[in-house]
Amino acid sequence: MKKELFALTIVLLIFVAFPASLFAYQAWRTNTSFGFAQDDVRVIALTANVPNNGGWSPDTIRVNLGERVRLRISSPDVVHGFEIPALGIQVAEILPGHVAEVEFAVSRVGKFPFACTRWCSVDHWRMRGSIKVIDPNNPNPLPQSFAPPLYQQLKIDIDALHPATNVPTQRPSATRGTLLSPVIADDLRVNSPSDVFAKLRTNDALKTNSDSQLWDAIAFAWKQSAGDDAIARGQKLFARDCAACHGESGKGDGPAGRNLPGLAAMQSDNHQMLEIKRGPADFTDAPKMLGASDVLLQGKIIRGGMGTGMPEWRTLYTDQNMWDVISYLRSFVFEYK
Ligand code: HEC
Ligand SMILES: [Cu+2]
Repeated sequence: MKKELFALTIVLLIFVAFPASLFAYQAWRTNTSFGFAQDDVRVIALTANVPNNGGWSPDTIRVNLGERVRLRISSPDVVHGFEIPALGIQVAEILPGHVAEVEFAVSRVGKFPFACTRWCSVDHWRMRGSIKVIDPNNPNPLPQSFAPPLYQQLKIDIDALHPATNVPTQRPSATRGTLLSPVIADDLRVNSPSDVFAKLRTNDALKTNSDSQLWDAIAFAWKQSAGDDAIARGQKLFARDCAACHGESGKGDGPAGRNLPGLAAMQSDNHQMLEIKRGPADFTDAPKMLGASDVLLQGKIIRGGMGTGMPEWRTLYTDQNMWDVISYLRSFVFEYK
């Protein structure tokens, strides 16, 4: 009888207590609810669902500074993409039924937004989350301070309507503009093309040039200051992030923009909300686009169009992404190839 009890104890030790202690050790070592250590890599399972089915799960990921992280991303529904722009991490495709893996080390404290990069559903752009990197030795660092965006520094009211005061009669062409290259001293970034035109028109040295020639010169100045590479990068971003609403050809006719509330402007004299137009902005609308400076457009893209359905991109876009996409937006009015 005693022998049997002894044998049973041994069996219990081998099959229950030993594995249990190993498991407890693992759990203690990684101190996390959803990960376990493997060659000092923290493995995190991330599920991608279309936004009205929950979006990213989890949508907030916490990791420690210096840790290696392996994300195992799976999608139960459709094809998604994944990007953490600030960390330069990308997974082009997460196919349904497959697990896509990406591994990286985090060497910076902060909160880094991530997003889906495929138009997985009408609400795709809502599919965002963030990864929080914490330094365990300094868990509450002072909040980072950011310079306010240019439109705030320059006190530009981005909600005011901004019609151009001058509009060309034919599409301005950067190619034709090379024939005439007046020095365009104005910073095209801060001034709208229409303001730049007005200044050129009062320049005595350009008296003999036609309006069309001046517009062509402005188109040329835009192409020169933006650069072909930036315009090409902007085109890719536009196709990925904006075309579903604003339309491939910029006309504001993308499928995901159909049921958006669109623009309502505050009428300043009686403070009434005035419905101007429904749906996403039409970038081929010359009076509207030529009346907007780059800084104004940047303000809209950074902040989003409060209540119109235009998402904010400040948290996802780097400065370069921002200027690249704005450069490309100009091509809907300026001919350049
Ligand atoms: C979910 C749909 C949607 C997506 C995606 C979207 N937009 Fe918009 N956008 C809108 C709506 C709606 C408006 C408001 C209509 C307006 O301002 O005339 C708008 C307005 C704008 C405006 C303001 C135009 C003006 O002159 O006032 C800019 C600039 C703009 N979007 C750029 C972008 C860029 C760049 C992207 C991609 C990075 C983008 N949008 C993605 C829906 C969208
Ligand atoms: Cu998506």
